[in-house]
Amino acid sequence: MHEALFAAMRQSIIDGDPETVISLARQALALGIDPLDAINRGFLPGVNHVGEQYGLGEMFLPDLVMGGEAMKAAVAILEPEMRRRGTARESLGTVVLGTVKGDIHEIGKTLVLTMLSASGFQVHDLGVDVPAERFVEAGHDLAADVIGLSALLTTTMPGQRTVVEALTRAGLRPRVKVMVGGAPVSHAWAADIGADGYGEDAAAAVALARRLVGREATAR
Ligand code: B12
Repeated sequence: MHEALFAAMRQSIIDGDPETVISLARQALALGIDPLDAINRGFLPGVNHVGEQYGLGEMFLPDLVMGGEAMKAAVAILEPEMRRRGTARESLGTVVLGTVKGDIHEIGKTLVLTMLSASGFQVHDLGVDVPAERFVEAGHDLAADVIGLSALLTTTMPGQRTVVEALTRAGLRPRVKVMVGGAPVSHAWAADIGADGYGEDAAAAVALARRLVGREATAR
């Protein structure tokens, strides 16, 4: 079902066409499609295609920028419905989230933020290009339960290790848990840098955060 719509979504990102993206996102909502499905089955394959083609030298930086902007437009339309569908009422805990220093990729982090908020976490967004000291400060001042670190570049992944080390030096570990994510990140990397877990997407980030605060979802 809805395969033609998902295919059009994919193409609208490849074309870097925010107007079509917005109209397709609104159509999905009008049809009652789960906004996360629209992202994962519609728009995200387009972003991945642009990323792959860029990696192969078949697309260029402007394509990457336009694809990124188009994806942001999709998330902006779908986000309110994602939040609305969140059912949790009581707070599950406090999460501080940011993209590490040197890295300005924000789309995945924003999705993780939206899903965590919708699931009942209080989430504080530190934004992108965040130095380790800011994570330490916020972790301390906000009494964070979990700090989430996003990195999309192989060159900025070591920034996640820097944050884990800075939190340890500040005496916040192991009380404050650390979860990591981003396209180049893996379970093995998380273990290597001493993080408490890795989440491959926004849904996995929620499951992981719940586990880290000892509030696993129970079967309904
Ligand atoms: C869009 C994009 C951009 C946009 C970003 C726009 C924005 N406002 O965010 C712009 C144009 C700015 C950009 C710039 C660059 N980019 Co870029 N970009 C991408 C692209 C195509 C998509 C990223 C994206 O948004 N994906 C969609 C989201 C939803 O997925 P995601 O980020 O992976 O997030 C999900 C999971 O990873 C996870 N997750 C993410 N964060 C977290 C955090 C936690 C705690 C958890 C648990 C989970 C989690 O959940 C998310 C939701 O499912 C990727 C290719 C790709 N497929 O990843 C290249 C890519 C990441 N970029 C790349 C490069 C090289 C660059 C530049 C260096 C290009 C240049 N020469 O300037 C610059 C770097 C700028 C900088 N200093 O950061 C390379 C990286 C290569 C590498 N191995 O390091 C990639 C892989 C493209 C490629 N194939 O070469 N980019």
